[in-house]
Amino acid sequence: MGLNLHQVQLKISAVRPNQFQKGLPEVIFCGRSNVGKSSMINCLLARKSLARTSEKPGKTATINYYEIDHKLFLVDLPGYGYAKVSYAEKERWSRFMEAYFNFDGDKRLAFSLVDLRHAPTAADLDMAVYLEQAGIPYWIVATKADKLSKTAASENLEKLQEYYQDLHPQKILAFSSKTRMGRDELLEGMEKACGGEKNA
Ligand SMILES: Nc1nc2c(ncn2[C@@H]2O[C@H](COP(=O)(O)OP(=O)(O)OP(=O)(O)O)[C@@H](O)[C@H]2O)c(=O)[nH]1
Ligand SMILES: [Mg+2]
Repeated sequence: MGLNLHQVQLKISAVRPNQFQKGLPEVIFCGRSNVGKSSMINCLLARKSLARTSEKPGKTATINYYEIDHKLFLVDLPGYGYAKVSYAEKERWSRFMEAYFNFDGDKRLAFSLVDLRHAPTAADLDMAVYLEQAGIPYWIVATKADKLSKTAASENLEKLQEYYQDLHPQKILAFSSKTRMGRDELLEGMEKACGGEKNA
């Protein structure tokens, strides 16, 4: 496809379903709050702070569409599983996410992020089940690999394989937005998924 990664803009920060976008293939970034979704988008696009990141969880409460080279959207979803938000806020979140997944956009691939340092949470596993039921191909991307030794990282990656053994992620890989580990593979996956017609 030959993506020009410099050609990028925040198309919209959607807060309502009528702002969801159509017309381009989408790569989805989902995962627990603070897992590193926005950092990963910045790393992939080699930008310092296009997607806003934070020490404080719950930063991305909108659904952000980044348009890359007029060819695809990266969709940064709000993080789940942040304990300190109210019940009403969680309800709002799940309705908004459901609306996104029910919206007829061209969803090609999801990167379901988990923290390589910890076992996946129940919500992480639910997310994978949800993607499967929605028929969206997905990868499990284990973030913050730089925070572990090589040995611990590969041990934890093996454990992840076990956690997801009854599910069908296309890949399980380690990633770090600090060292850029895994970056090339993710870019390649994105391009491949978004080239050509849907499901081609
Ligand atoms: N060491 C290290 N820190 C990371 C990595 N990825 C993210 N972080 C840090 O983790 C924190 C959260 O990162 P974000 O990218 O904002 O996380 P998010 O998933 O977008 O969070 P929400 O928008 O709240 O859902 C920030 O302090 C990042 O600097 C990584 O690969 N390595
Ligand atoms: Mg974010």
